[in-house]
Amino acid sequence: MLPVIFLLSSLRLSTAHFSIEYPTWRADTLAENTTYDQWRYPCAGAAPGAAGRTDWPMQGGSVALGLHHEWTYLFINLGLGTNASAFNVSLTPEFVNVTGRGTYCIPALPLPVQPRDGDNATIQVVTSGKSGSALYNCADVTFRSSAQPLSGDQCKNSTGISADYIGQASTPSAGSPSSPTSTPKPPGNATAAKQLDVVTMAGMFGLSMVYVLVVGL
Ligand SMILES: [Cu+2]
Repeated sequence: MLPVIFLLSSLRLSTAHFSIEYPTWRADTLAENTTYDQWRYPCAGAAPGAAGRTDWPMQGGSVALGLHHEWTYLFINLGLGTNASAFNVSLTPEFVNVTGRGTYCIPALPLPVQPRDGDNATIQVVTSGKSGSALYNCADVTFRSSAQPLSGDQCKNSTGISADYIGQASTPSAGSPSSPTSTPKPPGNATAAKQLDVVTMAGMFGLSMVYVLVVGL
């Protein structure tokens, strides 16, 4: 059983983790000795409002991320309400592939819904590597007519960070169900992705065998 556990551990370490630098994220889910887990949908196990709420522009605002791996696919979703459970408003209708480590800041995300002054919402950031498995973090916001996007000085990419926006997806609509966990096939990398999927599946199968054995005992 030990080799299976080692396999799962190495898979886990090989996937990128990240932080939300703005707006204030629910919790520092990168901190050690906590129960947070960025693999956990929808918000890494951080409770709604755990870090208060950031005032955010009603036309859509800035999001800054701290990315820690060579590249990542990026999805940013919005869940409406104080304790959102459906993050079904896409703020990244185009497929985003960010290359480089460091701060990646989007000055103003388009907002496909029209909130009222004082409405609460949660921004959910999802990153994924080539295996398709996803990491999650959330930031709670309140829409304010007085709030402004970050200035150019406050919203800068680290040296070596760049982003490709691939294709033009259909216009997202509020309330239309969508699965935040579904990720498009990586272009031109399908074979490698498939191979990794097999490894992941093998790991999951091994884990289920561990459970069977443990339950059996
Ligand atoms: Cu990582």
